[in-house]
Amino acid sequence: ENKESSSSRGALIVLEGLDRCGKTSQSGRLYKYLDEQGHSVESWRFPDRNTGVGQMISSYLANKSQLDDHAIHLLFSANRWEKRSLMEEKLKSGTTLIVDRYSYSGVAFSSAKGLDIEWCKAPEIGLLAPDLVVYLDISPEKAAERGGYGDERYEQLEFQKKVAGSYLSLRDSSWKVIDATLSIEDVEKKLREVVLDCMITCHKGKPLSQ
Ligand code: DGP
Ligand code: NA
Ligand code: NA
Repeated sequence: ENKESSSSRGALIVLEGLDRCGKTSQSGRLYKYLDEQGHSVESWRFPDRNTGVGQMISSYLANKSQLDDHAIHLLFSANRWEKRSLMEEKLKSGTTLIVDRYSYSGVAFSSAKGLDIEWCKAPEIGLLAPDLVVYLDISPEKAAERGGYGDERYEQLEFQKKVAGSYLSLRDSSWKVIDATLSIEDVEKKLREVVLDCMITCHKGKPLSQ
């Protein structure tokens, strides 16, 4: 049975955090749960490496190409822009989107390099505003201990410390912060709670905003 009325839109739910915080596996678990509950839901991630822009980003992250910090910032942003209309369509048709990284990653990672924060935010203006931002909180040291930083450009302790600082300055009271050092099951449970609460209360009747 479809629990949502046909007129209600889907919720835009964003997961953020440092590399190795567990975001990707948690978004998979959340997707599976909501899907099994009968919700119309999709799991998305940024960067979306499947597009032409996404392939440039992927090559940069793999250290196979070099780009000016501003140029790569704009490519990450363009990668979100190229998905904006599809995102809007999905949400309006009632599909909830769980999105692994969004504009906050854009601002946190680039400002961690020393780029001006207002400059970093500018190209994100006009993208759809999330109904919920969940931050999976882990210290850079603990994340590094998890082993499995890959070989990608940003997966280094000293840089992740700077990213953690940037996220801290971006966070506001609307973000839900979950301790990502809890067990996988406990993080999953807390994530479900905040997401279900959002789906029931926070976006009903609220138009999509930018
Ligand atoms: P992921 O596929 O989630 O592991 O992300 C790849 C890496 O790119 C990760 O270190 C986070 C970083 N990243 C994600 N989005 C952005 C962005 O918009 N701008 C910048 N500079 N980095 C980003
Ligand atoms: Na990564
Ligand atoms: Na990830």
